[in-house]
Amino acid sequence: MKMTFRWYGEDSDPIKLSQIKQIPGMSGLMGLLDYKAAGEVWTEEEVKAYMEHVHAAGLECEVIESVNVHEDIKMGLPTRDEYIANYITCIRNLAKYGVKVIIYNFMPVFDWLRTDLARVIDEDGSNSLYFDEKDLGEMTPLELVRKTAEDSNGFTLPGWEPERLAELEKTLKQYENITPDDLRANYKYFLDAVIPVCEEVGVKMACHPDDPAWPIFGLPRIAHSQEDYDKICALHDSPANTVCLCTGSLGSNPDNDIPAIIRHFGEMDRIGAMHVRNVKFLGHHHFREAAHLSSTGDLDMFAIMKAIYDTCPDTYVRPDHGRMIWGEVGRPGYGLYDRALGATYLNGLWEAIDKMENAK
Ligand code: CS2
Ligand code: MN
Repeated sequence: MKMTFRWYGEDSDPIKLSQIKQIPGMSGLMGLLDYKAAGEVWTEEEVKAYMEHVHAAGLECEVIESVNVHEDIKMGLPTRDEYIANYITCIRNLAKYGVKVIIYNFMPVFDWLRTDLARVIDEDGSNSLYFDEKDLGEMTPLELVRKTAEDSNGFTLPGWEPERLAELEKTLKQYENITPDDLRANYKYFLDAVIPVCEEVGVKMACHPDDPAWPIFGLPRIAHSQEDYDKICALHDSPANTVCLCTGSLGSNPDNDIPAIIRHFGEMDRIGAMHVRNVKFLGHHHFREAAHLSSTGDLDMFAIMKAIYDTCPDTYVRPDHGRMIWGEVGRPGYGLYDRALGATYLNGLWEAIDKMENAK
């Protein structure tokens, strides 16, 4: 397991690389060029400069999160070929500088969705991301986008980049006639083009789940259960076509047995990366994010780490979102303190599992 940390770059992350380097056991980043819009080429010069900067801080960057997939590819428009060609150039340029895994998602329009970005947790006064479908019922997609932008402490949130949402209404309309099967067919077209390149250059594509793990605003969503991922793996059967198994995203639906899903895809060698975090269920389609510790949420983090240990021990792991604690102001979900605590806790579980296994 390689413990990693998501970082948004010198210009848009208040967290310093020197701080990340001081988190015990941190090998490197899940990094990105955050100024790139979906569909743009990441040039070799840009990737080289980025990697040199990260390496100078004593950190690795073998995982990129994310190279976003242009909406035209998801919708299967004629312009998709040009964007796929750009995507392939990104893959080749990243591979040259040591990237092994590219995380992305195939969610129409929105990436993750929440109805509150800073819900106060009564027990201790910290706050975290929160979702209640009842609140969503009263909001139009546009209102939710506005609210999310207003609540984000001035940061552009991943998946909520203004350029991506500029033509929101038009894009939503275009999806009205796209069924989940159509979306899967467009997805296959994309994978058939990029996966052979990944095989050639030694990169894995890792698909992040829908978050939350059910359809929203009537949009087709095809990555929120084990069955969905079985279909995705079958779209292009290759060890380079993998899952970014996000425990909190899939785990927002209590029907998803997370340790069992990790074992299933781990045994198939189809886990490219792990996002590990906890959720607290509050009702039907109603949850908030919790601290990583098992006892503070509803996921069994020991069982999760044990499933990783048993079936994909060499994968990349990052503490996904954390709460905002100790008065930290930052990008919702992406503070330094709670994610550092999460990494330390997950490393502790790993050490205990490893020592127990080796003592057998
Ligand atoms: C992330 C996702 O912050 C988050 O919720 O886990 O935004 C993730 O980076 C993307 O879906 C991957 O493309
Ligand atoms: Mn995630």
